[in-house]
Amino acid sequence: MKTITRRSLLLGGLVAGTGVAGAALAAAGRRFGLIPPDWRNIYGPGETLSYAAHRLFGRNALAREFPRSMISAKPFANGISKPTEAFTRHHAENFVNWRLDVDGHVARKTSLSLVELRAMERRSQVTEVVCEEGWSYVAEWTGTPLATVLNSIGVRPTARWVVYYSSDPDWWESIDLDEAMHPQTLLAWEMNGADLPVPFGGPLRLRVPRQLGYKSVKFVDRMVVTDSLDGFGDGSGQSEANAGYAWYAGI
Ligand SMILES: Nc1nc2c(c(=O)[nH]1)N[C@H]1C(S)=C(S)[C@@H](COP(=O)(O)O)O[C@H]1N2
Ligand SMILES: [Mo]
Repeated sequence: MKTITRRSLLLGGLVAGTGVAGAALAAAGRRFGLIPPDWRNIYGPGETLSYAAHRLFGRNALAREFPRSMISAKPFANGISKPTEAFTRHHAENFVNWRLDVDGHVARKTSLSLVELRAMERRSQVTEVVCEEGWSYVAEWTGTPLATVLNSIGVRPTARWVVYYSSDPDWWESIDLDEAMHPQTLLAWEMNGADLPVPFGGPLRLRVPRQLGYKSVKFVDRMVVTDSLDGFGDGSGQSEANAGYAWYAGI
C-alpha cells in the first residue's frame, strides 16, 4: 500500500466505528466492494483500511515478479496436516483421478481433471511465497489462470467471492472477484518446471501472489463462486484453522 489518502483513512475509521452511522457506511462500503468479510474481527479496523485502499487504488496492481536467477535454491515447505485416506489414494494413483469442481454463481458448473486444466491457457511467473511468520522463498509457478477457468464457465453478475477448499478438510479460504480474476492468480500445477510436489501443494494449488502465503491453499479440489460469505463457516471467509489471520492479506 503506497498511498493512504484522507478519503480511505476516513472510510476505514468510520467503518471501524459502531452505531447506526457506522452500519450505514459499512453497507455502502460493502456495496462498492471495500469491506472485508471479517471487518468486525480483531484485525477489522486496520484490515478494512488496507483492503479499501488496495481496492480503491491498487485493484490491478501486480505482485512483484523476479528473474529466474532469484529462484530460491532451497524453498521451504511449511508443515501440513496428515493426508486423508482419499488424498493418499489419489497420490498413489499419481493424481489421474484428481478433479477440481467449480460451482455456485456460474453459468455452467464444471469438474476439471489435471489434464483438462493443463490443456487450457498457461502462465508462468516467478513470485515470492511470504508466510505471516516472517520467512519467504521465491519460486517459478506455472498453471492455469483462475480467470481463464471462470471465464470459460461464465461468472454470473451476482458473484462477489470465490471460496476454495483443500482436500485437507480443515483448510479453506476465500478471495474477492478482483483477486480471482487477477492475471497472477493461478491454479498452479508446476513449480520450478516440474510437477508441483505434494509438500508444496501438489497436485494443484491456488497461488495468490498478491497476498500472504496462507491464502495460497494447497491441494485445491473445489471452488464455490458466491454472492455472500454468510453460511460459509462463521461468515468471515476462512476456515477455523485460519481464524487468527486477517482475511485480507495484501502484501
Ligand atoms: N492445505 C493447506 N494449504 C496451506 C497451508 C496448510 O497448512 N494447508 N499452509 C499455508 C501457509 S500458513 C503458508 S505460509 C503457505 C506455505 O507454503 P509453502 O509450504 O510452499 O512454504 O501455505 C499455505 N497453504
Ligand atoms: Mo504461513
